[in-house]
Amino acid sequence: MAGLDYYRVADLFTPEERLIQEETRRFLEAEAAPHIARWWEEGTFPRHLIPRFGELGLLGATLPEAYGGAGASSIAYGLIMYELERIDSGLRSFASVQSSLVMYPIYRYGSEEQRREYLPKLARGELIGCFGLTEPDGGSDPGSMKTRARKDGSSYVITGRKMWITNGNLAHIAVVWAKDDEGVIRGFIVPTDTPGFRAREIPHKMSLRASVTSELILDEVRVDAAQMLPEARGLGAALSCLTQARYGITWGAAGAIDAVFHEALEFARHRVTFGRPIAERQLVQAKLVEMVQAHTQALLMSWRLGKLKDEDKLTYAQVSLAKRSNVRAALQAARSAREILGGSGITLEYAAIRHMLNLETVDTYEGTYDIHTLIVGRDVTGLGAF
Ligand code: TGC
Ligand code: FAD
Repeated sequence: MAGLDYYRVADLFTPEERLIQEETRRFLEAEAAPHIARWWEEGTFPRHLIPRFGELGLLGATLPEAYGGAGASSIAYGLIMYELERIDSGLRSFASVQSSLVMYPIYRYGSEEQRREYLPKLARGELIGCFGLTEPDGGSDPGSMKTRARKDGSSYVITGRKMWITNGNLAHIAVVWAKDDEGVIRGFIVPTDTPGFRAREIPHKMSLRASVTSELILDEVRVDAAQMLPEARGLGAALSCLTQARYGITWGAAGAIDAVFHEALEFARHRVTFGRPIAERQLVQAKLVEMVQAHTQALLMSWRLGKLKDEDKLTYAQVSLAKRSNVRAALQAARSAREILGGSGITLEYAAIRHMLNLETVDTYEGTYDIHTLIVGRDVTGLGAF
């Protein structure tokens, strides 16, 4: 592992996993790192990179080759997320949504026709997807969703609103969750050019600026019943997709710590105050050591989750613990790095403040810090406190 790796966790990776990480890093260092601050400032997502993501196998890497994936391990998938978020959480969000929230539900809950129709194109980046679960009235409690899918002959007619949807204005298809006539939550693959479907980009974001976030408005959107994911019945299906994405986020957070640590270390070595580099000061060293500790803990947690995942022993509460812990640690690390940089740290010349602001979103989406506390709390006590 070419970055921060205090406990040599990379020794636990297979040669294939290391290769995937190296190739991803090489590509991102050449084609994303030099431009990311500008994209973030302009509030644009680098669409031109999407086909390159596809060529490099960064989308749906764990899926079987028959569907356009690479049959890669969960660790390899995690390392892709690590490298993307080492550059910017917005790049990781794009790939998380495409892989875990669009390709995974189609693979896991879709028909064979749906898999063959959509997955290879999604893997190549020819089709872009989004995932509409959250609604304007409160994302933490998706079971209370108001979006409805009314059966009408051989079609479903979907009406409702979805809020804060990553890739919303980029997407060709949206995986939309809605309650059917019996009140059961079902998933639908909705082509975004279907009449009645609108995406409205959310402006003025101060976080995740190099990512497209949208409101989806579905006004009597008619889709063929064949667009429903046949095996997805109930909230648990939608939540199982979140488990995949949250797992990747645990790795991404470690990547963000790696980035802000190196930047702060480099700055501290060269910044001289009172006649000595600030890296020689105990207070500054304490901050750097906290970052190394946070990164080491995050990486070990994510690695263990990856192994459990591939052994089919992973519980969603275990993922919640790491999502909660790693993302909050990354947010703290980015704040400390910003502090070490002094005044320079408030500009986009340095990555710390960009990561810090991005991580405010990451701490909130895919289940807030407090919601994950309550998920683990329920798991260990057997008592729900939501
Ligand atoms: P609850 O009774 O807890 O669960 C209903 C059924 O689902 C099962 N389940 C899960 N299964 C798999 N993975 C999970 N994470 C699961 N969580 C729950 C559960 O066992 C149950 O199964 P069954 O068979 O007994 O029916 O339902 P609840 O209504 O009490 O839900 C509570 C809560 C808080 C856990 C849940 O609603 C929740 O996770 N809320 C947070 C919502 C959230 O994370 N939204 C994210 C939206 S997507 C997003 O943010 C994308 S950001 C872009 C990016 O990823 O980069
Ligand atoms: P709320 O649920 O209204 O929560 C508000 C506050 O109340 C939080 O602090 C929360 O922790 C707290 N709270 C809520 N319930 C309890 C409780 N029982 N006890 C204690 N405290 C509680 N969603 C998607 O479906 N698809 C996407 O692609 C997607 N992308 C996103 C991208 C961005 C940039 C952002 C910001 C969000 C995205 N989301 C997406 C939505 C995200 O998942 C939600 O924002 C998140 O789940 C929280 O929902 P909410 O914002 O409605 O907050």
